[in-house]
Amino acid sequence: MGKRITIAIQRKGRLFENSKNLLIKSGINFTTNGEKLLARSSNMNVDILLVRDDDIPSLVSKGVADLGIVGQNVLAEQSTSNRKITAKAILDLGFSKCRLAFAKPSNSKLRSLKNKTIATSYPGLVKNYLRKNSINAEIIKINGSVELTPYIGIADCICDLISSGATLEANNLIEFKSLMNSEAVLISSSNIKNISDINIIELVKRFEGVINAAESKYVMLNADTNSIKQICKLLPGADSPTIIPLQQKNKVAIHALCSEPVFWETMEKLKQNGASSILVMPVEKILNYCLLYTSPSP
Ligand code: PRT
Ligand code: ZN
Repeated sequence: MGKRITIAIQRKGRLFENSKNLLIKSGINFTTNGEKLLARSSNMNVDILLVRDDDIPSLVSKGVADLGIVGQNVLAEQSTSNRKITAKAILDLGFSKCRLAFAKPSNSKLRSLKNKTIATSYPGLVKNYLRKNSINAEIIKINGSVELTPYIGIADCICDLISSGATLEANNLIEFKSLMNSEAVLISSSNIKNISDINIIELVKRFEGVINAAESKYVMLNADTNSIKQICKLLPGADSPTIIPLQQKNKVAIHALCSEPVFWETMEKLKQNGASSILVMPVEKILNYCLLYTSPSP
């Protein structure tokens, strides 16, 4: 039995549900009642630390946790202001997508950030942005309800996370510049190439398999032999489809693992090109992907 692996995830909030599902789909069984700080997996050598998302980069940087799941926004902000935050993102997880962007009241005449006051929970990232663009402006750090600050007269504009845009709309704000896109990432204290613990590597591969499977679909359809080429071209991200002859003459079944989303539009195009009985099925796990990881350095 190898050393126990510790993974830090958010205890409650926007990242919790997806983080928990990723671990469970990767074969780590555990239960949590929302109160416990530590959950021990019942079937693997894994402990799960349940904490505030803001604590995750530092727990991983210090080696208290081997891996963590956090938004790129939090990792990037903390890395700008604290040299002890050395954790690295090793895998994009595809959930909790949002962007950090500047927004102003819809009736504001603001044309540039020059000499303006910006309210934000991300002072480090905003400061870097201003410095890079040689803009002189004042930053006010606010921890919550940033969107109200222009109305109580303490800021000209804000820089905050946006996903659907509903919060901006409800507060009569409009976005005018995006600073960074963010999604949840898996973090580790070192680059993936420098991880030497084989059990951690195997676990990262499993996570990658689950993430890739989530986007992948298995497509099965029937077609005329003379439309095979056309149809294979339309299958998004399909590597090498399987072509199986059907009992009916000049008819084949085409099976393909598509690594990109299969939209209704794609299915309609397939139909227009002679495909019939089109089935699109979810894929649960994929083991052969491993785009990220090749082998550890000696
Ligand atoms: O208690 P703890 O410290 O753990 O949680 P938290 O309150 O700091 O974070 P939480 O759970 O709110 O968010 C965790 C992570 O989710 C963030 O760090 C982001 O990486 C990600 N995420 C994705 C978001 C959003 N989308 C998001 N929309 N985090 C916050 N928001 C907020 C935003 O600040 C604004 O108030 O939602 C509002 C805007 O949403 P829309 O949909 O109206 O545009
Ligand atoms: Zn937080």
